[in-house]
Amino acid sequence: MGASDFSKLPHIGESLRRKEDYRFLTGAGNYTDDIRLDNMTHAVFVRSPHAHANIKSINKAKALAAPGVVAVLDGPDVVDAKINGLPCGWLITDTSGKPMNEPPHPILANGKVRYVGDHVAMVVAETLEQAKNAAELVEVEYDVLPAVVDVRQAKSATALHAEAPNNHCYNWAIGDKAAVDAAFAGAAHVTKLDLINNRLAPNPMEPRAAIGSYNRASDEYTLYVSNQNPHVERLLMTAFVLGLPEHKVRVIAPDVGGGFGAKIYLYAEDVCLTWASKKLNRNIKWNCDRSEAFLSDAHGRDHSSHAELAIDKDGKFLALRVHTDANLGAYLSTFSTAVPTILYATLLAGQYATPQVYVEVDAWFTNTAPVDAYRGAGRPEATYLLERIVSRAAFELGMTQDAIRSKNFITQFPYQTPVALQYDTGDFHALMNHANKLGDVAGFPARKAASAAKGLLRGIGYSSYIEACGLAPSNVAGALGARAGLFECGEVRVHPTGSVTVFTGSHSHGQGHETTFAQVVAARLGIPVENVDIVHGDTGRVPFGMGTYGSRSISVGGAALMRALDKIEAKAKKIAAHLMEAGDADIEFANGEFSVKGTDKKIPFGSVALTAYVPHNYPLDKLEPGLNETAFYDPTNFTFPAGTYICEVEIDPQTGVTKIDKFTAVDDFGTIINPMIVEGQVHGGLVQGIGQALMENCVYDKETGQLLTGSFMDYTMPRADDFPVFAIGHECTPCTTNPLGTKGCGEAGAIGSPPSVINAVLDALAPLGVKDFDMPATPHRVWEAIQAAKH
Ligand code: MCN
Repeated sequence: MGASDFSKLPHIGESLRRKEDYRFLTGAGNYTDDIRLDNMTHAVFVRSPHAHANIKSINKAKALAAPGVVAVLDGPDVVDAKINGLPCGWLITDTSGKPMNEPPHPILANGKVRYVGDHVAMVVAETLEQAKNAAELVEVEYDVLPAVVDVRQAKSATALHAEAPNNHCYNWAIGDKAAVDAAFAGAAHVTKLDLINNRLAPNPMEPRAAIGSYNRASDEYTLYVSNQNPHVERLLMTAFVLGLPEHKVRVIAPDVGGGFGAKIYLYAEDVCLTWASKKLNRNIKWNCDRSEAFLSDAHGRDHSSHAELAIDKDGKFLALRVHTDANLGAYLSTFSTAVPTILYATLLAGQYATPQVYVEVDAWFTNTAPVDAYRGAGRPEATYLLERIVSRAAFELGMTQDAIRSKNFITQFPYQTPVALQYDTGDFHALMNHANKLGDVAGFPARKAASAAKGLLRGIGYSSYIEACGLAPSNVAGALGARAGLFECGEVRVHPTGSVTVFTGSHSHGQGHETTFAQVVAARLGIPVENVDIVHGDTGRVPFGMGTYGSRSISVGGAALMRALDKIEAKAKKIAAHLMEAGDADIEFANGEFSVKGTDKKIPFGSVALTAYVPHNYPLDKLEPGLNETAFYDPTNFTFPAGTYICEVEIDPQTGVTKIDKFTAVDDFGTIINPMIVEGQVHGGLVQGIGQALMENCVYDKETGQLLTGSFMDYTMPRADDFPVFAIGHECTPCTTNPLGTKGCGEAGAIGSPPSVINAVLDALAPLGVKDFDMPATPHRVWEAIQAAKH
């Protein structure tokens, strides 16, 4: 079935209420911490209080003698057990042609700690309280070394790893440097910009949690873990770290209370618990507390960039040149290396027909928590840089922010960018026009005057983002360094009574798959949505899948289901043909009924399902009984959601307090399955993106490497009352490379919003002479910028 026919099916485009919410709202959710196993013990991790230090000794005696303690495991135990370090899932090849520097990433520190929060030992005790008390008794002697936290100083700092001289991981580039340099030579105007993309802590509502469990009878392990991709977790852990047979390990990611990327990765704690569950023959639970999460969850962003945009005399972009220093933190987290390269630089053409783009990236190790994908992963960093420099160019040239964008929009599709991606569809003018109208931009001057009358500065900021979701075909990703496939699987199991259970490799941790995937299946089979249940998050039940990240689930996971449904339909048609004594080719299927072309003969889907399992009148010589199909789908291209966002801020120049007064977001997500869920996704993304722009910021002390923003007292999270009601609109150019016509929506809000906010702040502050500003726009920082401009 093609995307156009699919979009017309019943349930597609319906705002059905989320099926999963009943259990969440009635307290029946089953999160990792809700799981109670017999004989359970509790783990607490002893973490490094220093950003950089050699470990002189670890004395476990007092901890081992404490009440209830079952074991204290440390780095030397890991070495004895011959457990490998955590793998990095993406190999970046340096511009020199050599592989990136890839130092070991031990699960418990082996002689050295490299960030505050680094894992030194795991204490296991009968109760959580006993484990916490005993952890205090582990005596670690450290020889403290100088620390570096700022990516711009990494090069000249004390090396963290012997394998990475100068703390350098790789230098990587994309684009035609010579062509870019030539374009700059002929430019009428060059806009330059230095900017910082601030480091963020992901803070899902449910912190990480895991339980390691081992069954002696079957010699099987089970890891319950709050994770976004259980099969990938299992593969990495068994094949690369523990050396266990994959089929002897089951990973279950039950209900997960948000992840935002931070729960994609294989973490040291998960491996320690799995390993120790056999060693100690006990079930072991670990719950990350919030302070630990700040220290040890993979952080996001942390780029320092210089960008230059060459423009001709008519305001047309000629070339973009970018250099970025990316902070990878102390170790390579699972997909960290792909974030500032493949997921970042390839998006720097944006929505514009800039003929030449050249991007060079240096990635560095510092004494900070590892950095990896966080909602948007590389695409927010690209969008922030590009949309900031485009608005700055508009300010410099005296053009409006929408005029400079519209002048440079790509209008012909498919469009090959100079940085590898090929966009399949889009209509960027439609998005801009819609946003201008929905945001009542014509009324801005009047609103600005009204703000001024109250003594407030009003500014307007634009951002026209494009992003790449779903990820690339596996062979392309492999050629770019991915050490994994990027397909998805789906199994559609039709039961004898015609109800359906779907097994998907995608994982829902807030995105509503149990509803939208059911809509897709119900629409295709013409059955009620309540007759379809979705199972996910269990390697023991679901075929090998790649999980949820990169806003890929509906476009890749949904496409796998469509393939499985094609097979179901093809087989069911044969059964129906037999039952109605017609040729296979004469059978049509619509609205849950099989009919014989040109006759009034009909048979409902349920009867065919029953016949498949009670095959009394059945072509057993030609067909197997049963109606159960599995399919794998490897995407042929990314999907390219795009949008224009317009932000209006009001700033009090006396205090620096910045309020978002109006926010308009018009997106193109192709065909929309469930508008209410998509709107919720956009709202969540916007709040995270605006949170980055206005308040969120991880700050490490430059001297000691201590995380200064290690709790909600110092790291400000956005709240509902920080926002106006968002004006949300949609345009639709269906994606041409998946059978649903969908483009991902899960990250768009976080990608598009930060530059619109800062562009609005700069527009508001322009009359005061403020020309530049880095996120976050906290009152203090805005006030400081105003004061600095006065002098
Ligand atoms: N959808 C739709 N029509 C479309 C596109 C999507 O109805 N055209 C629906 C999908 O069926 C799905 C939801 O919208 O129910 C999101 O779909 P998609 O864009 O495919 O994104 P994923 O399901 O793959 O989710 C991943 C994405 C990412 S990468 C992050 S990070 C993120 C996000 O989703 N983390 C989240 N949204 C989150 N929402 C919550 N509540 N919690 C997180 O951790």
